[in-house]
Amino acid sequence: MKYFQKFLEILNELCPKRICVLCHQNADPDAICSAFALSELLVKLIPGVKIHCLSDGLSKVSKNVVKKLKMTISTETDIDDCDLYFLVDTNNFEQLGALKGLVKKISAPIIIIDHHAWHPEGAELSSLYIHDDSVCSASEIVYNLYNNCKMIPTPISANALLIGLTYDSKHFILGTPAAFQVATNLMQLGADYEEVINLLKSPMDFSERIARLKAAKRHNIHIFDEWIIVVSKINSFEASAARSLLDLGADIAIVAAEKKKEKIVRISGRAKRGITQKTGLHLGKIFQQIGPLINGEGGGHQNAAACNGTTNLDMGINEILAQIKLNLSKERDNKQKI
Ligand SMILES: [Mn+2]
Repeated sequence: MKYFQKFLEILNELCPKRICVLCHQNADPDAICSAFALSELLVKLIPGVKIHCLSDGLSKVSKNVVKKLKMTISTETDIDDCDLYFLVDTNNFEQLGALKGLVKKISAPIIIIDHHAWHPEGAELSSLYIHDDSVCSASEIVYNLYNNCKMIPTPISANALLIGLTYDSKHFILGTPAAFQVATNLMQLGADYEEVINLLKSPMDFSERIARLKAAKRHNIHIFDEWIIVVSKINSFEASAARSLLDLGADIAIVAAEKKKEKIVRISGRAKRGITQKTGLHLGKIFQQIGPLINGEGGGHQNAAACNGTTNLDMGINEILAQIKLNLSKERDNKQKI
């Protein structure tokens, strides 16, 4: 583990007195928890060091996590006199939000700890880029740092790391053998999985639940071969409503929201993996084409896409539906030829 030796070398050379640990904006539980456990590790390694954890905002569920960990998120912005900076769960300055400007000014070394796709800016701007995209979470990288330093996380850090890992692995739906192994080790160190699950449950807002129920009440069903495509219209929370329609049984859900006064038109699409894998359908490509039709822009991934515009909502919905059907029929024709 070369990066680990470099990590210790930097700490030994600098003997830092003040360290700043930065998370991406609207920090999620993986960012917050890896920052927390990293801070405890640094205090063990450098007695007397002062650590500031900082982020431009916290996600809703992160606020509960911060409370649980009794973690202090620094609100001061005079972070320019630290001896060393860490970026966790983040690999570029853009994701720091309002803190971007502050960090650009500093001359002290930066260490990045991240599990997202490798980013050239991360490599360019840091003294050390601890990168591993084979793991589910930044929390696992921090756990590995503990191991390499022959340090044992406190029960509260073990709990924090399990929170980060559970959140980023989508409650282990994306769990790798290594993730399960790390989770087992963390539980042996005092992490409580039941407590973690309860903490990460964030109750849905009243208005979001109403939007989902309305979308279910108003939907139209289109059946194409064995596929079920559902279309609905509501006022807001269209992405959440589209996801909920997949849970109800649709293969594809298209949910539109319109605010006539504000001239806002939004369409969200979600597809199950089964249909996109079997047919090659790509919602992002379809929504990209529809963007200009509603006087806006669109795009996204194969299974999740959206477009935002100002007008022609019904035309947009119909065209999305037509494009989906066209793609599915092409796929059917191809199969018949074979
Ligand atoms: Mn993460």
